[in-house]
Amino acid sequence: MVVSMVANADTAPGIDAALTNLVPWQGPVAPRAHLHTDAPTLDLSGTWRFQLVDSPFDAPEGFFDPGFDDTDFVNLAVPSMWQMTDPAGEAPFGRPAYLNVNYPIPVPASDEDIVVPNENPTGCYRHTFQVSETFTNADRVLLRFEGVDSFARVWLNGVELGWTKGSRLTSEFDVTAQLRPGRNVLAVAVSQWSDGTFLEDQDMWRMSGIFRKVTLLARPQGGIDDLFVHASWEDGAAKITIDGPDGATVAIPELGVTTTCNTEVTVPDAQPWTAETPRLYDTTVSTGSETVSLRIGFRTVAIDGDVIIVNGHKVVFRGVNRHEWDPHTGRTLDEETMRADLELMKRHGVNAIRTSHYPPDARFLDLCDEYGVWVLLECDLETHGFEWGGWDGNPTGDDRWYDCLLNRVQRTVERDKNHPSIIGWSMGNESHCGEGIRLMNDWVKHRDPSRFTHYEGDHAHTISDVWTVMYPRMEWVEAVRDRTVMPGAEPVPQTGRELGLPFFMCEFAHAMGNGPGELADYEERCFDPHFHRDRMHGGFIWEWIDHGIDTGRGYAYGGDFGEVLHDRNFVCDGLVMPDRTPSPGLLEFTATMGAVRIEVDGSRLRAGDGITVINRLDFADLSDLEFVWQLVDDGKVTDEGVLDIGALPAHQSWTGSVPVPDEISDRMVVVVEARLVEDTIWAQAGHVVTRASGLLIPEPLPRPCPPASSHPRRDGSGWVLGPARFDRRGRLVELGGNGIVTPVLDLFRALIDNDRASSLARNNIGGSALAAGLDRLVHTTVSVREEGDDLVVVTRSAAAAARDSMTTTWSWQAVQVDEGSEGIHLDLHVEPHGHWPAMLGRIGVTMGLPDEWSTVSWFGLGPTENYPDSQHAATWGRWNSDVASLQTPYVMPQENGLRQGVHELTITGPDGGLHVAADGGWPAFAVRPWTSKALFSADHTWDLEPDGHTWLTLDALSAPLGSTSCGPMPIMSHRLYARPVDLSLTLSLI
Ligand code: IPT
Repeated sequence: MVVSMVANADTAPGIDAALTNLVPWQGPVAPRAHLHTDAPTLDLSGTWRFQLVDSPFDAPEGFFDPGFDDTDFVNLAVPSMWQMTDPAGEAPFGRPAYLNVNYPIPVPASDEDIVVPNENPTGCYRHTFQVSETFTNADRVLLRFEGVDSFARVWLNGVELGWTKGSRLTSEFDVTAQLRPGRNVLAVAVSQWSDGTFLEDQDMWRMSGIFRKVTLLARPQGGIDDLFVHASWEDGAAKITIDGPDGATVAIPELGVTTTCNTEVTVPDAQPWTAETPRLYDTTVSTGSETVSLRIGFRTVAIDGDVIIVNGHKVVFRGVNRHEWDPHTGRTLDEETMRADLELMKRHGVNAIRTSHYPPDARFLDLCDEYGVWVLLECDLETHGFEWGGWDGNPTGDDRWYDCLLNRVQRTVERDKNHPSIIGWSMGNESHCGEGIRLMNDWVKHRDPSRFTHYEGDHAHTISDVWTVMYPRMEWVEAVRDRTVMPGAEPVPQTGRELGLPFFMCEFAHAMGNGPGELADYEERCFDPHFHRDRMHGGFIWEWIDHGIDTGRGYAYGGDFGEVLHDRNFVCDGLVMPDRTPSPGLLEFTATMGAVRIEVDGSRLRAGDGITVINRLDFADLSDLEFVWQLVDDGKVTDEGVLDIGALPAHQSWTGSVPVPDEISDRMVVVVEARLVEDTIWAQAGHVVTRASGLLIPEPLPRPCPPASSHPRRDGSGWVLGPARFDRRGRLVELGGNGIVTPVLDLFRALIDNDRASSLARNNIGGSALAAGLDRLVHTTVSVREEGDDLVVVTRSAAAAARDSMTTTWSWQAVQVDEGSEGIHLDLHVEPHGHWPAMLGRIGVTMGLPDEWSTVSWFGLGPTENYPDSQHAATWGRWNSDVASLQTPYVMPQENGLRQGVHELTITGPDGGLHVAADGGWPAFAVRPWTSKALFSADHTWDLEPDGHTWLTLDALSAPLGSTSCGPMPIMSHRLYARPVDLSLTLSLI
């Protein structure tokens, strides 16, 4: 065993010795399940005394002695992460640092001892508590730490108990000999860096402290230290055996079961547990001295050929990767927040969680059992930063580390082994692969053969029970599905064994910023939407929540705290915003990947098959839902009813229709909503599980307005045509006497995260866009001429130094919009010249309107923002909003707020405003109180200030979202390259 020299330094005896000795812990008792017991427990959470020093060498001499004078210490809440104390203000205990792959400390080479910096922030904690004789008379007393990041050395009443590593893993010290009746003083020295740091290179904020609960547990003689529940469901029969103390009584009152530990019994009439029907049975296990309460779910996980089955049925994961996060407390979560996560997930159709990349707070798994989700429980392990050195010295392939690896996975499995929600164990994330992973996997398979094992980095496919990948191209996944040759550029090692394994994407659809797009495509091509019972098991979106830190004026991300190295906003890549507001991406997830799918084709209603409801659940029927339809004419409900689909069984679909009036218009919509019939624990009756809509006339109708009598008229400053005034260059500058910033061709969008290059992005869409000068086009009037009733203006748009250009022909004509009032009609034609290699952000026009015009009403897709590859969550209809509410405040400002399918739009103020009617095609629109360029330049939401205009963009074509920030390029059919487009609009004044 290699022991670092620094670790042996005696400057601060007792504090630093074990930091880097590659021994996982010393002192704790064997890992065991967290059990709910009637034996006394004492929650030690609360206000502790605390002092942060720069290095373990600087710990105050003897600070762990009960008599130490800690008046110099300050108060700190336990649990908490010390860097989350006023991080954007005084930050008395240092600030958070965000890193993805890079280690925050120097990395050892394979031929070196393991060392960590002497500058190693160390928190000295003291806590005085009282115990009654209940504890001091107990047979044994344990002190449990559920999470300390990253190294803790522990003393009780001045006596050292030992030390532990493994930040998200439980450690229990036996304190029987040290505990005194009355006053006790607990002291803990927590160091930020240890050899554990090299095993904890997860993509997240690097922060420290006693961040999960600390509890004192009295252990009675003859008590129940550990249990292992085996509750199965096979061929309709439930069976249970609980490994535990011989003779302990097991009782499941609801099922009339009374038995003893270590005896298998068959349980008649039990319902199985599934994520869809999370049936739990309250169970007690008792000895004379202790009763433990369990909530048992009967279920059997198996792999049948290359299919994962639970209770005999294939399951598909509509999952998310979940880090623990709160914008105020970091990775310290209260139960309310954990419940909020599960309620949001259940409401939005998420059925599975990968606990990336560590075991969550233990209470969360009780809640997973209760709410019903499939859990892939991951060990606290990631060594990604070794990749930059070619994985030289990587712990999973270096036997010096194997004890630490085994210790981690043993603590993971032992703590959580009794949860029915956990169906698979994951060894960790991004740690390359070596014998260490095999040892972990072997241990898990031996200890718990009832679940599958997972490790994505097992690229030779000799270890894991499943084959998983991250961020694949869809074509590639289809090849996996179809068992054909893997397409071109991304060859995978095909060792053979993987071809017989179940398959899922443990990460896909990177939800960073505006996105992910293409979810409907992933669902259709990479899941198993047609129930083939094949190897396709869906996947887990990366990731659940943006890890933004609340600064009081907005959310901070990497680099905002002066970090030496950081990865910017890569930490804000979730389906919910830092405050858990659902993002448009989560709504799209629900509409496309949620298990209840509604499809509406308004043009097929008369034919009787315009509505399809698909139950993509794997077990349950849809009797808990009512399918309400409404016929809506330009915002007014004209008819409604309930679809009679009965209790649609799992994997079945229903097709039918609703009555359609004789006269229909292109503003008529049928909307179908699936609503909960009764309250559940995750939502109330009436909650809309999903919704879909369709236009009765799904194609644009030409709506020509009669020409007005006005012709273009020249005056000294340009032209006048109906309500419009043009300058001498033919630029529209006034409408009905209101000055406007002339409309120009717009090809640019404020780059979204998926456009931007990063260390993990496989593209530089945005780099090409900026190189092409999309954000700095120069618009030149080439000609202005009167052509009959039309004023025809030709402009050429190109960037400095660029040759590629767009020629835009603007044909303006005065038209009659209402009796006595004139509007102006624009026929726009855009024609590219040159090569235009870059993908474009849009092909549209942008103009500046008076800022008092800030109330918006439109007929089109809404109310949520929508993009070409993310539009299933949007509903056709009439929507009203104001400009401010149409902005989506992504943590890092970027293009947002687009709404497509615009038939008609008004933007009004107190004294009138603008009406835009689309004829011939439906543009998309965005309105903003700032320009796209300002949006692009802003680093944070607080950098954005309204600039005195309401900027209106109307896109003939808009770019997709994709998820290229850490995924493949958008599929070819979604990409927007230069091409000729037409747009027809009528502008009039209100
Ligand atoms: C992948 C990581 O597993 C995950 O933790 C996160 O960092 C994600 O990337 C990006 O947000 S690894 C990558 C090499 C695809």
